[in-house]
Amino acid sequence: EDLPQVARAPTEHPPIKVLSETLASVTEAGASQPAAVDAPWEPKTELVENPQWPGQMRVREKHMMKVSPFEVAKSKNNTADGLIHKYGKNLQVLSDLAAADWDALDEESGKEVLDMTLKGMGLFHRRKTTPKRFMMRLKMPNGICTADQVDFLATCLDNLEETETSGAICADITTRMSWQLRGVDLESVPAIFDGLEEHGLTSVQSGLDNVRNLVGSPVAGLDPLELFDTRPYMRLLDDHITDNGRGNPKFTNLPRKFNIALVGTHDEFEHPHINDLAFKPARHSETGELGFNIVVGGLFSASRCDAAMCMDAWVPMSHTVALADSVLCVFRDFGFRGARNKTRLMYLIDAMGMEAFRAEVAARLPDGELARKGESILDPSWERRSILGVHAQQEEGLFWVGVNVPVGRLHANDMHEFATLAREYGDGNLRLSVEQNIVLSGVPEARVEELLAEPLLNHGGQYGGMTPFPGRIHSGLVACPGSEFCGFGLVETKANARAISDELEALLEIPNEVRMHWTGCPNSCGQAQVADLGFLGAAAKHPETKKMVPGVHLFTGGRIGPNSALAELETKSVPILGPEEWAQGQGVVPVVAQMLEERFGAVRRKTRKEAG
Ligand code: SRM
Repeated sequence: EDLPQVARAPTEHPPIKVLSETLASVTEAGASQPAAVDAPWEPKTELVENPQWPGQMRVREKHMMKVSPFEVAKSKNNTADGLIHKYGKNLQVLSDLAAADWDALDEESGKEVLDMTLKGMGLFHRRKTTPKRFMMRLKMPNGICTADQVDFLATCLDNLEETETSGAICADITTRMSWQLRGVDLESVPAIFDGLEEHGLTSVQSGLDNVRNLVGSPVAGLDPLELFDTRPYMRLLDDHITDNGRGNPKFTNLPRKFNIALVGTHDEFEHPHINDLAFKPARHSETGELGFNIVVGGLFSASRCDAAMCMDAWVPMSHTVALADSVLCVFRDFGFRGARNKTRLMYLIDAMGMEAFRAEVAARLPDGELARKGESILDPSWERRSILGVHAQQEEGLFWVGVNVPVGRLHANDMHEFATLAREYGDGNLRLSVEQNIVLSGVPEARVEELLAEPLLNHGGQYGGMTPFPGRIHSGLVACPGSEFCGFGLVETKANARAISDELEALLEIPNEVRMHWTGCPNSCGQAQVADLGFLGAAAKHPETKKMVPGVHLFTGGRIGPNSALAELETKSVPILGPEEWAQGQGVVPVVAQMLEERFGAVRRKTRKEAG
């Protein structure tokens, strides 16, 4: 009975309150301070019915920044009943598009649909890297999937044809604990959509201006030390936001993407500080009731990276969906729709001031009230645990096994094998983590050793390296897809991340885990700013030829968990180069090796020559 209730319909729009209270000064560990606003949020907030989106409001046009061409295209192609029904399940549109001459398509005849609108259904055309092939991004609330679902996704890959231009047919685990399938052609999409529905999966609202995959604890319901089982919240939130996976026009026209996390343990595995909205376990300051403090506005982007700010708000467990609904409606109706780099929630809060934003959110809650920040129950001195390896579950005699999947990349065969292991040894479920790894759950004690002896978990897999016991760098290694698949990618990331980590682990004895995150461009999908050592793709000069070569900006000092902090840029444009140059003291390996020795207690291993 503690579960959230569904919020009320958006059409009952309450009157706008103009507030001039001063900004909340309270902060939460890891949260940044709200920016000061010059003037209180005044009647420029006048709302009007949005003609393109019946039932939804927006700030009156003359008060808005210039509407971006992206918004114009969206309102043309992404109408409330359009996104989902016109381009999603309308198989005729898809097959017409599949049969069309894509080079001849213009904005009117379907180019925008191919390259933009279909993202709302989780279909991302990789025009630049693998033309005519799509990446398909799933919704996977809390990163939980069944063996049957994983088998189905792998079968989708089995059915795709690899050609010279298709790129690798493979899957990636994302930094928001979801799956992405690679190499999908439009002809295959109708059958994939049917299969998704049959298997209780959906790709709807996983891209474009939508709420992205909901992140909770990867060991929710398993971990004996958890504070909250995040699963039911994630499920209910996702059902509400996507209308049970069918697609929900109420939330498909946000001003920009939106990230939500709900924290389940002291470890804060979910990275709440980098989400637009995060729920953090806390007690009501007077009654002691359990619920959540709210932080808002966290974002990484090419033009701004900021930790989420304390909203000075607390909700009971039963109001989580209602709170998310209110925040989303305020963002949807007031959010800026001008220059795309200034449309995330943080910019709206900057302009409104936290108090006015908070009041608008409160006004949309079922009882119109929002309690002030409660007492956090997160332990600030908690040592963040690793979920990799073997761990006892809540239920006596059962264990979870966290497996490192190097940079989250899998072949269909690996997915089938993981599904088989989950069925044979565990409870038939697999969990994905934001570090792009897999957790097998519900393994009886008597079978743990046998599971650990399976070839897949002994550096197996099509791309090698799968293991529950990785080295000190591989255990925390994360990489975005980079230039192999992403049009924004300035450098190759996954292969570089692996090769460089292999080299560093071979060179150095490292006493503790050093978390390294690789991201191919400043959008920071690979979250360089949460890492101990972050690598952000950039052009760099070759030390000898002076020609421009792929390189990285190096970030240091990221902290996650209870006292989170964002990493800062330390060294610019270090060329990546290769093993021959590394051996001569050039490129990224010697630079990072020195950092590991000086700051992380690493010591050089003896070379074969030195060891005699
Ligand atoms: Fe991201 C855009 C991949 C997590 C910030 N991201 C993209 C696109 C869709 C660009 C494109 O169309 O090619 C990338 C698709 C590449 C591909 O082929 O896979 C892409 N983002 C990813 C994934 C797959 C990286 C990964 O290796 O896991 C992650 C998918 C998560 C998911 O399941 O939904 C992913 N992206 C993130 C994160 C990390 C996070 O959410 O914790 C961030 C930074 C946090 C944030 O959003 O505040 C992130 N992605 C961006 C941005 C910058 C957003 C902005 O406000 O400017 C873009 C660019 C954009 O949206 O215009 C972007």
